[in-house]
Amino acid sequence: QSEIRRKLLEAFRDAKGGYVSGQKISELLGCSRTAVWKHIEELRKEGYELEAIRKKGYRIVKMPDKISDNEIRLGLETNRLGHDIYYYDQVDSTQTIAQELANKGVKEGTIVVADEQTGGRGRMARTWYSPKETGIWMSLILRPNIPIQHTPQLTLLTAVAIVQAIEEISGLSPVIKWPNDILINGKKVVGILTELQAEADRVHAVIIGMGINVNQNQDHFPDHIKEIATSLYIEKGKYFTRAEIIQKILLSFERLYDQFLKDGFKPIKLLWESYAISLKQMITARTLSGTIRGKAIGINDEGVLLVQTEEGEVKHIYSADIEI
Ligand code: BT5
Repeated sequence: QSEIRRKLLEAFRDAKGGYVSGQKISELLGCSRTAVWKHIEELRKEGYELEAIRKKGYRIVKMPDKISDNEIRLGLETNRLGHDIYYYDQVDSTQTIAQELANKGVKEGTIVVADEQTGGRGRMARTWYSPKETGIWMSLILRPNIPIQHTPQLTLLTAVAIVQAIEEISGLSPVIKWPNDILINGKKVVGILTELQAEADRVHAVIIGMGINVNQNQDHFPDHIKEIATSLYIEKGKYFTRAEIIQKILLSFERLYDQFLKDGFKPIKLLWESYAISLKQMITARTLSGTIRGKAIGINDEGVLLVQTEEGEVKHIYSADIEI
C-alpha cells in the first residue's frame, strides 16, 4: 500500500505541478482505472486538493500541511539530502533519535522530523518549545570528512541555507545572529543546534538540529518566550506549508554544502556576513567562562567570532550568547 502511494506521489512530483493522466497512473501502479480513482479519493481524504479534468487527468492543487515521508518527498529536488526520512508524530527530541541513527550507521543526508517534541533541546541544556503541527523540528545527519575544529562552520552554513529558503518562500528578510539564531524584526524565528559524534581527530557524524517557528500565532507561545519569539505566520500574516519549507531548506543546504566540501568555508563566510547582524558593533558575549564586552569585528575562516575589547585585545569566541 505505501509502495503504491509512493509511486503515485512520485508521478505527480515528476509532472511538476502538471497533469498526470489516469491511463498513465494505472500503468505505473499496475492497476485498473477504477482502482486509480480510489487511490485519488484516498489522497483527498488525507487533505490533498486534486483537480480532475477529462482527457488531461489529475493535478495536485494543494498539499496538506503534513510532514511525513510522502509530503517531504513530493517536490524534493535534492540529489542526496533528505532521501531517507524518519517521521514521528511525537518524540522527545529529534536530536536524540538522529544520534541513535547515526550510531547505527545511517547514511549522510538522513533526516528526522517530528510534528511535536516533548523534550526539544537548545544549547547548554536549555529547552526548545516545539508545539504540535505548527513548526519544523528536524535533525539532519551529515558525515563530512573535515577536521573537528571546522564543524562550527556547519552551524553558520545551516543558518545561511535556512535564511535563503525563508527569503525565497516568504519574501521576508531574516537576519543571522551569531552563532545560531535567525531573527525577523528582532525576534527569534529559528534556532540551530549542532552536535557532534567524533573520536580523536575524526568526525563520525554531525547532527544539525533546526527548529523553525512556522504557523504559530502570538498566543501559541508561552509567556517566557512571547516577547522574544516570532513565527513566519506572525511576520507574514499567512500560513505556510511546512513540507515545502523543508524541501527548500534541503535544496539550499545541499548547494552550499557541496560548495563547502569543494571550496571550503570562504564562499559560505561571504554569504554569512551578508546576512549577519551584530557585526561591527558593540556586543556583550556571555560565555561559560565569563562575560566579554567589545566590538564584534567579524568571524575568522574557522567561523569563530572575533571581539575586540576596549583595551584593544582581540578575543576568540567559540560559543556564547550575544547581546547587542
Ligand atoms: C537554540 O538553542 O536555539 C537551538 C534550538 C534547536 C531546536 C531544534 S528542533 C529540532 C532539534 N531537536 C531538538 O531537540 N533541538 C533541535 P539556544 O540558542 O540555547 O536557545 C534556546 C532559547 O531559545 C530558550 O532558552 C528560549 O529562551 C528560546 N526558545 C525556546 N523555544 C523557542 C521557540 N520555539 N522559538 C523561539 N525561541 C525559543
